Amino acid sequence: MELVRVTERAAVAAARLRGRGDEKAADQVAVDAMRQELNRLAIKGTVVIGEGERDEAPMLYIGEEVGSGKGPAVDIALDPLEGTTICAKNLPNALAVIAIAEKGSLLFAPDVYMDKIAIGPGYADGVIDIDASAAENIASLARAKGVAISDITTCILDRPRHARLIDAVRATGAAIRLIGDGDVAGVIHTTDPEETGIDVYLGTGGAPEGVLAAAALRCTGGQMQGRLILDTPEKVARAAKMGISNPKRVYRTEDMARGDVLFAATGVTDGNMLAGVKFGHNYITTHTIVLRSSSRTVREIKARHQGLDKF
Ligand code: VTB
Repeated sequence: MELVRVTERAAVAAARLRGRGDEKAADQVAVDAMRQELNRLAIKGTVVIGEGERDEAPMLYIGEEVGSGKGPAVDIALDPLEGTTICAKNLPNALAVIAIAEKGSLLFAPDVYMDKIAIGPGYADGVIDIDASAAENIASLARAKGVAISDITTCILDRPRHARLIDAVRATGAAIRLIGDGDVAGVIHTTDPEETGIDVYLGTGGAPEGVLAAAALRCTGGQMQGRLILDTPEKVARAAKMGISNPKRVYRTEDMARGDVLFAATGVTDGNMLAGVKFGHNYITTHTIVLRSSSRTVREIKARHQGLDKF
C-alpha cells in the first residue's frame, strides 16, 4: 500500500495538469509529489533510474537517497510521469510508475536508447529473439499463439527512426498500434493481449523506460530483451562508468530486474489497462496496478479518495 500511495500521489498531481499543453509543469508536479511521498517510506532507497543525472540537478536524480533512511536498503527505478507529452495532450496511457528491488538488483542504465522486444507470459523461451528480423519474430509468435500473422498486433513508437521497422512489419500483414509516447505502457500491454489488443512490443525507446518495463514483466511473466544503443564513443564511455563493459550485450528481463521486485503504476490519463485519475465532487478516484515478482501477484487497486487534503 505504501507503494501505491507513491504513484497515486504523483498521478493525481500530474492529472491536474492534463491537457494543458505544458509537459514540464506536469512532470514537475508529479516529481514533487512522488518525492514527498517516497520520503515517508521506511526504506534506505537509492534512485537508480530517475529524472536525470545529478549534475543536471533535477529532483529524484540518479543516485539520490530517498526514504526515511530507516529500513531495508533498496534500489528504486521511477518515472513520476511516463508520457509527459501524452499528459500534456490528454491522450491515452500516461502513467506514474515506480519499481523497488533489493539493493543491486536493477540495471544501472545510462539515459540512452535501448532496442527492445517484448511479449507476454505463456510462451516458451526463444519465441522472440532481438537479433532476428521483425518478420521472423512475428511469424514465430503467430505460430506459438496458434493464430495467423494477420491476427498479431505489434506496438511501436511513432518515430521517423522506425520507418524501416514499420515497413517490415506492414509487409508481414501484422497490425501496428503506433503510439506517440509511453513505451513502458506499450511493453506492459503485451502481458494482457485480450485486454489491450497488443501481442508484441518492438523498437527503440529510452533505456530507463526499458528497465522499468522489465521490472513489470518480471512480476507478470513475459519475455523482454533489450540492447543499449551505444553508437558513439562518448556513450560507450558513459556506460562503462556505470559498470557496463560489453556495449553490445543483450539484457533479458531478469538481467534488468533481479531478485524480489515490486512494481506499481497509476493511470494519469485513461488507458488500455488503467483508468486515468477522475476528479469528482469531493472525491478523487485512481486506478493502480501493483505487482510483486516473488509471488507473481497482480493486484488492481481502484481507490476513491475522500480525504483530499493529502493531495
Ligand atoms: C520512450 C517513451 C517515453 O521517450 O521511451 C521515448 O516511453 C523514447 O525517446 O514516453 P524519444 O521520444 O526520443 O523517441 C518518451 O517518449 C518520453 O520520455
